[in-house]
Amino acid sequence: MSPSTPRPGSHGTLITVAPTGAEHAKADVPNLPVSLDELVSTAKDCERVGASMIHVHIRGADTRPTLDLGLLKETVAALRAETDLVVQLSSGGAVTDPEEHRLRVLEAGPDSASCTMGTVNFGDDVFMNRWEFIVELHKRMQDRGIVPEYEIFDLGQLTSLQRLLDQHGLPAGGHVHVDLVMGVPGGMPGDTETLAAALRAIPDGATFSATGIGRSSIPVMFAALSAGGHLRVGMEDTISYARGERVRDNAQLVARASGLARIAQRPPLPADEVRKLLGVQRSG
Ligand code: KMH
Ligand code: ZN
Repeated sequence: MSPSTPRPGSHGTLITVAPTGAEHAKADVPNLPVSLDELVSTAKDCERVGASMIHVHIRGADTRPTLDLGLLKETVAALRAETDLVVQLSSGGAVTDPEEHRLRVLEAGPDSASCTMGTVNFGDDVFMNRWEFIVELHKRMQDRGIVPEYEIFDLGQLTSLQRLLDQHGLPAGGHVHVDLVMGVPGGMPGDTETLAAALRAIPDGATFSATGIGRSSIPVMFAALSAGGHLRVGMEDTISYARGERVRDNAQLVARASGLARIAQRPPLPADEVRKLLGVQRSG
């Protein structure tokens, strides 16, 4: 795509909230939403201030990450009943989750699911995504009509995405959407130069969101907005709002992203427009 061609949907901004993640412990971050009630309440608050999609990791009664299928189904149903958000389940889970559990997430029937395009060092851990696993995830999502969000932690993963599409075809919904997850220790840095490099490797016609982990959150947000991209924010990715100031709640992060999107003359997109953009079938 030439730099002057507007990306689809770039008159507005898709804001995804990633409220929980699998990495922070509730004991360390007491305001992290971990129960279903906390998650739904956060989702409603975030929707009110401009989010149109939610990227969901769930926790068990012990507050630790789980991929329990019953709880995933209950979570999808509750979010659909209480919000109009596009519901995206994480198939990444925690670094310790086995592949068969990560594939089983799709059986909860979300609108969308993440699909990470390669293995990456992840802090002191390794986030494992073998090629065969990626292909299986992509095919099962095609079969089930679940729209993937291709999570990109490093630039070479965009080459793998092109290979996946060339060998196995377009995803469910027919549209390619990627999320650049920048600033993970072990992955690509979260800065403008790297975002510009990533854009050169994004498949033609694709849309992208970006999120910067920790202190790269704000530079990545500005860089993505200036490049016609969309935004992901949330406590999965950052628990600090400003230097020395902890995040109050997810809605605080979404409200800031919405404000910046409005200043950029690309206001938050409503969920029905996001469904059309991404090819999500379920009507709001
Ligand atoms: N929790 C990380 C190991 C995803 O949700 O798909 C993986 C992750 C990516 O958060
Ligand atoms: Zn995630």
